[in-house]
Amino acid sequence: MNKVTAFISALMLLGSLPAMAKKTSEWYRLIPGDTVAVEASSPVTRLYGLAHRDRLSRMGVPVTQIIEERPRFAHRILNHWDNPDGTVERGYAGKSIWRWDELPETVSPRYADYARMCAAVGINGAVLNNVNASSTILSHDYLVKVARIADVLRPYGIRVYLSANFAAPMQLDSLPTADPTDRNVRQWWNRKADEIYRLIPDFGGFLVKANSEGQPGPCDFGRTHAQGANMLARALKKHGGIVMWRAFVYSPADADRAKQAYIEFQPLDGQFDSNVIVQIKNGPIDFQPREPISPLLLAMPGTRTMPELQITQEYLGHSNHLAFLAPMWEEFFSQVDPSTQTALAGVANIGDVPNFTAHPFARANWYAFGRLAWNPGLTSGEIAREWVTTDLGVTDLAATEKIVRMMLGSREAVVDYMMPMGLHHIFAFGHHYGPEPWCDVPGARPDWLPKYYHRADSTGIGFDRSPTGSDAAGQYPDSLARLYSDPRTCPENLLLWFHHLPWDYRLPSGEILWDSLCRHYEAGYQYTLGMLRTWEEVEYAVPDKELYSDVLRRLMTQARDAQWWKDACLGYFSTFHKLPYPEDITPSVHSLDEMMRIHLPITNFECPTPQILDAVR
Ligand code: BDP
Repeated sequence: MNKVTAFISALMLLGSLPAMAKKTSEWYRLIPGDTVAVEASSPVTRLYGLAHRDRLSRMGVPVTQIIEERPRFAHRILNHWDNPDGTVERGYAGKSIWRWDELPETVSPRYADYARMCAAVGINGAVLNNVNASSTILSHDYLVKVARIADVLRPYGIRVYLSANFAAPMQLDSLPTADPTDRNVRQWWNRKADEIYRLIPDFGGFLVKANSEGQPGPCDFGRTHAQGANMLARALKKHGGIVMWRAFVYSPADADRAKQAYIEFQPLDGQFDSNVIVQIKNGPIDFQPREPISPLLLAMPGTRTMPELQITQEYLGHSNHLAFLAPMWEEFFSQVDPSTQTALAGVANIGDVPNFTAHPFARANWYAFGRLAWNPGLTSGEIAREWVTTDLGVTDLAATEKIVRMMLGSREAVVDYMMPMGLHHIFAFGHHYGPEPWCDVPGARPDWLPKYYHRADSTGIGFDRSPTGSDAAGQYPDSLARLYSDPRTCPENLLLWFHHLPWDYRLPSGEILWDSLCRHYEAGYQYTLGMLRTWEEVEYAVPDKELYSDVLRRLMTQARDAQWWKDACLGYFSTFHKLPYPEDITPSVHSLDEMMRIHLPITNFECPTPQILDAVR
């Protein structure tokens, strides 16, 4: 077991707490005095208050006046994409923490460690299984196992939820249909809900991925998403449960994938029951390093909605790359008023490796998710500073500031070396790690291939989503639609998301597009070298030496990858035009042919190229 982190150890002193009372409001107060007192609405919020007091004391911040806290979101939920066989979809930190084969007899002590980590940042819900849900989880044997986990998480205020497979009545009990208007189907779900609540009285509810990527759903039976969601919601209602119904769908109602979820869901606004929350990914496509906000989040005033963020770094370098995601989420919350949203979900980056997340800095993203779900008004800098002090255990002020600065720029660096200026989804097919802008997989869906998104050709690059193209911009409220529709007003960091522009298109800065693209790739790569230098500079202040070396190795891998991304993308794009590279760009190390043949190795800690080591030193 690696080090027990500071904020866990403080909570361990508390031992176990009585079961969470059903409460309508959550609050706690820190009251100044010789010892800071904690008043709270419940044992669980008292736990949050104690964590807050501990955080302040570790950071040397005195409590001079009453601090009162209430969460912004009632539901602050981790979504685990964990399968019953122990694998984790898009998980990069080992196997699932849930040991289904040992349960219910054996209860891993790590469940409580996990719960303490969550409670320390106010996370109060966990969906235990993958949205690509196996019906097995709803079988009686598995529900008994789920109940054991729920018993461990309950004292920490974490309610358990399950992803439900819409065809479970057919798969578990051979019903001829899963049509939500069928009486037997409705009864099946009612009985299933009763069974669940007998075992888990505070069960949170269901998360459902329906009619998406091969998952069954109400549309298979000619019914709408609202009909499907409401059937489940009615089964849960008398028990106090909710349904989180995902809007991640993209059946080809329009040729532009970015428009499809809106087209399918917006007309259903107002048709969902009050205990249904429509769960919408932050952007219209799929957790890309940068996306505009999903227009659906701004277009369902008659429906409860909740954003889904991705904590696991499916598209941001897995657990090899340091990418502090709070700035991405801060950017997101600057585009949507949190008070219009009911809850917040984050796809977890947690696995059974000793530190839970593999990359030590990936814990900062778990931490940041919880903190923002409690208070989306916090700045990334505040969150980073808290994390560096309380979890990384750095006390030296100068080193703390350097690490915080390094973290704050890290997400933008990933955008720069992977897909700047609004480019998106130019990943290698399947694993979403390395670059493959040239990728062609015969027979694959066009909208799973990079060329569909970057549209590079001799006339330019980018996806025309303006009114002359797919008009995805038109799905936004007027002021945003106008802004995005005109390349002269569209924010430069989304330019190629909304426009296809000539390689020599002149930007307001006077630079041409090609030069600017090159400089973004270069800046991203240089940032990774800078992170390596910073990390070496702060070595003296990092208490855990094993962790220090682990991060150093990962940073080298990241720099290697950044160089690979830069060479691959610029090398490929330069085949479409005859413009020279700007003089201030470092020469490429890999030839396009080499990269097209070899592919970026995905395994951890491949040896960095000697050029990386030369470049850092
Ligand atoms: C994509 C992932 C896929 C998920 C899907 C989803 O690549 O593994 O199943 O999202 O959110 O990002 O359902």
